[in-house]
Amino acid sequence: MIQLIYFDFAGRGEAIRDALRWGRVPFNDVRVSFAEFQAMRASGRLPYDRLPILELEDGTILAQSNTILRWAAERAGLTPGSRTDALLVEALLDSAEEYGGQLSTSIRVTDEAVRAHLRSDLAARWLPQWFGLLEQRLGAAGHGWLVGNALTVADLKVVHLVDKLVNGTLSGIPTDLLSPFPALTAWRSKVHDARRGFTQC
Ligand SMILES: N[C@@H](CCC(=O)N[C@@H](CS)C(=O)NCC(=O)O)C(=O)O
Repeated sequence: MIQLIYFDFAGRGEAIRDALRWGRVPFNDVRVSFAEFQAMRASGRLPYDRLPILELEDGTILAQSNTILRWAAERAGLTPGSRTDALLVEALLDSAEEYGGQLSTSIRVTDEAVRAHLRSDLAARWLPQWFGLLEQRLGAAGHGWLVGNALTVADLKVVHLVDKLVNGTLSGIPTDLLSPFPALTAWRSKVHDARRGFTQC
């Protein structure tokens, strides 16, 4: 059976778990501690020294969360039929890594003053910008999903990042940043409603 290896939190893993669950793709949901991750890294098992990884039935190890998510989408039947829509999904996955990468930088940094500066820049500039772009994307798509008229892995990837950004666990990031964005707020509930349909067994 395939193995998804990640930490025991949502992060870059939950959208992949969701896609596999949605498609009823059997997988081992392996959740490792930081010490286990370090041992894996030291052993050379991680192609890019980070998690998540997906170990396929033939032993191939896939890394990079978006690559794994594309694989999961294909296996789960979640890839849009239209090539244009598939590319719009790709762009959203890249965009989430781009904006999420700035969050990651603010988590990794050890200097508290630098972290505070990065967080205030995120809250004042980058997140309102990204949320505004997502609001526009929802308007263009027109059906309450980010792409087309059905759930895609773009919705799954983005919703977990948006949750992380506004759930009050990040110092310096207020929880009301979604307030100016009604379509995004409604979309968030819609994605979670859809998730409830396939994450509760
Ligand atoms: N671009 C990579 C980033 C992976 C990444 O940064 N993973 C984090 C967890 S979300 C990690 O492994 N952190 C442990 C560390 O770097 O020490 C991806 O999308 O998979």
